Amino acid sequence: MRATARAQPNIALIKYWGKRDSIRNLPAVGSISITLADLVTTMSVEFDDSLHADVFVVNDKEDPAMLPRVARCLDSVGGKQRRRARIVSECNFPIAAGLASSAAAFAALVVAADAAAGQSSTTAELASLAGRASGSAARSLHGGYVELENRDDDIVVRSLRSADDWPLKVVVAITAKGPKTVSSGEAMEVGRKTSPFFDRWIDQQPADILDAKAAIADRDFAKLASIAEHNCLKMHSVMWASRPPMIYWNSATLACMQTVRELQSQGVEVFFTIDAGPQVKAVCTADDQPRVLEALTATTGVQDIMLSGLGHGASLLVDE
Ligand code: 2P0
Repeated sequence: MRATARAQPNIALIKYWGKRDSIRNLPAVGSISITLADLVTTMSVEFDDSLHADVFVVNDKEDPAMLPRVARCLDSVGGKQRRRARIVSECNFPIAAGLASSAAAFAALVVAADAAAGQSSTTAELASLAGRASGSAARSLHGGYVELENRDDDIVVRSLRSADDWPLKVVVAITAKGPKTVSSGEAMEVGRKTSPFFDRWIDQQPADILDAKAAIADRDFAKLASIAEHNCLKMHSVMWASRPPMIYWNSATLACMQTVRELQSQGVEVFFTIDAGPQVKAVCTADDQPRVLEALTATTGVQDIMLSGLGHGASLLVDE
């Protein structure tokens, strides 16, 4: 009754920000993301009633703070009467630092738990369960370019285009390594309750989704760059206008945005996007990746750089 799965984080180009139902963790808006290839979380789940309680280990260290959320997700997959579980996770990138570690973790968790419980749920069912644990996790069930759509009382995720079909690259500039002090979920709720821009954000999202889908269908880099940067800055405007303000950026975040602007003025095919953290993700063509890498590496305040291509969705590795 043990199974291991792997999943990669995804980066939203059209962002999820706000919940329509915080109890069931249903998003207020649809979103579009790209699944990465080279940042990876591996999760193994073993059901074992000889354990006194569930155990959650991340990179060889127990993580009691995260355990209740992980246990709730396991309950949703295996039922409340499930056996106790030992969950072991390995992650090759910083956790809770705006790099979508929870998306990769919960996508891998539902796939591993489902197999360890001897079930064979559909990808749609697993995406729905992952989304309840972490909204963005549903998107990591699929690879390439992924749309999450609000449908009736649930979510639907689908791949719009495969990674191989349009193999863009991502250069992640790490500008701070510590975990964030306010979770995305909390910050979204503050925004919903207090930001004067929240309603406009919700109203405009369907048009942004349509624009991005057209750009992806046409492999139109300039069009995707324009809509993705605009959507990102609108989301951060909601955050900045919240009370209290939710500001995840630091001075190096701004310096990286400036670097991307300069590259664009030189004709480099690149755009930035930033999530609930200070890291800057520069999305670019494979041809231009070396120039983007060089420029961001030289940007003041950049502590580290991670490179990734686009990858496939969550998958089962071992089923014992
Ligand atoms: C996204 N983010 O679309 C947006 C952009 C961060 C900024 O989804 O509360 O961890 O667990 O559903 O999925 C990060 O929030 O939030 C996120 P919960 P999640 O990628």
